[in-house]
Amino acid sequence: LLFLGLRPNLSAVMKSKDIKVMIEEMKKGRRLPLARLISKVENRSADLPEVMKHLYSFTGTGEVWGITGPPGAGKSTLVDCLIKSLRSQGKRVAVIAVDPSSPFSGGAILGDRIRMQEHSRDSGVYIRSLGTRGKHGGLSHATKEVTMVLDAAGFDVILVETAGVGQTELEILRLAQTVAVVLVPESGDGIQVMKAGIMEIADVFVVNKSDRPGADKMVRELLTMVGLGHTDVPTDAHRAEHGKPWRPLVLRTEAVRHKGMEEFVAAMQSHQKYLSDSGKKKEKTKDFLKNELLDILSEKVGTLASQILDTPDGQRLLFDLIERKSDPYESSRKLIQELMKQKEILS
Ligand SMILES: Nc1nc2c(ncn2[C@@H]2O[C@H](COP(=O)(O)OP(=O)(O)O)[C@@H](O)[C@H]2O)c(=O)[nH]1
Ligand SMILES: [Mg+2]
Repeated sequence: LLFLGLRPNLSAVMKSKDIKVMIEEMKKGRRLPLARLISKVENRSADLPEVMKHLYSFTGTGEVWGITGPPGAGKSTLVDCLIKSLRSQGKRVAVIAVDPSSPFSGGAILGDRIRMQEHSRDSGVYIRSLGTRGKHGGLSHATKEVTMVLDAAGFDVILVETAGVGQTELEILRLAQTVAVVLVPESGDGIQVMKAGIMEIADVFVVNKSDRPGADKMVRELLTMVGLGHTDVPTDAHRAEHGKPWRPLVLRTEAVRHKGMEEFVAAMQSHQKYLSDSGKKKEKTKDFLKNELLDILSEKVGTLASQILDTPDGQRLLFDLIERKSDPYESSRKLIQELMKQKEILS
């Protein structure tokens, strides 16, 4: 009920002037217009081009930090600590919690709601949960655009918490400039998991729950890994193009008792400084925007193409395919020809 109540009139297309006012209100720090703009992004509203038109020039200053790792590692607890630390530095902080499960079933959402209430009186903090039920382009496109909205709203740091399940940990690279991978000592197969992909994305490794046995061992293993054999992974080679590579930092924290938090914040900030000093920040921005353009393009093309396939001509195309009178590549060529004739492709 809460969820339904929170989503007002999303499909209605708004006037350009009203969108402009909405963005102005958001920039004054008001939460309702911010929430509504985020909903427009999340629901892929027809207003998006207009929203972006008025919003884009205000983006480009917020830092996006990704916090990823297995469920239960303590990411949300760490995020909570980060909010407090960053607030004490006077920074405005936004959090996007990406729940890979349905927004109606996840226990994580309940925790996020409690946190939201805790910070609800602080206008310098904004917390938002996002589901992953995007129709086109998946999670990362909408989430990426939500970071842009929060950036334009004037948040200094935007924290994106994602549970490292399947591809989501790699998608964080497309969103965040600085990525922390959170691990816990008892995950015995942790190192194996990292070899499968997490290793390459971490700028900072956090061994959380360091009150538990095995923390020192894990820190040592990670330090060994960071120092040996893994400096030639593609991301590092990429990093090395412009000056010396960033060697991931390894820290231990105990989030429930706020231990190690100063070091954690300092590590994230030192990576941000590294990005700025080395010129890599610009490179990351370029990648981010390139992906944004490609995402918009595939979303648009995908939508139009599926509309075409629903027309009688499109049905014929599919029928020829079923009858083996055409092959998928031949049919897709025809579909592209059809697409090029559509005026909407330029709208
Ligand atoms: N013992 C211990 N428990 C922790 C620590 N940090 C978080 N937890 C607990 O671990 C559980 C999962 O934490 P949560 O932040 O929700 O994990 P997430 O799924 O990664 O977001 C919660 O019960 C936390 O209280 C820690 O440093 N030590
Ligand atoms: Mg969580």
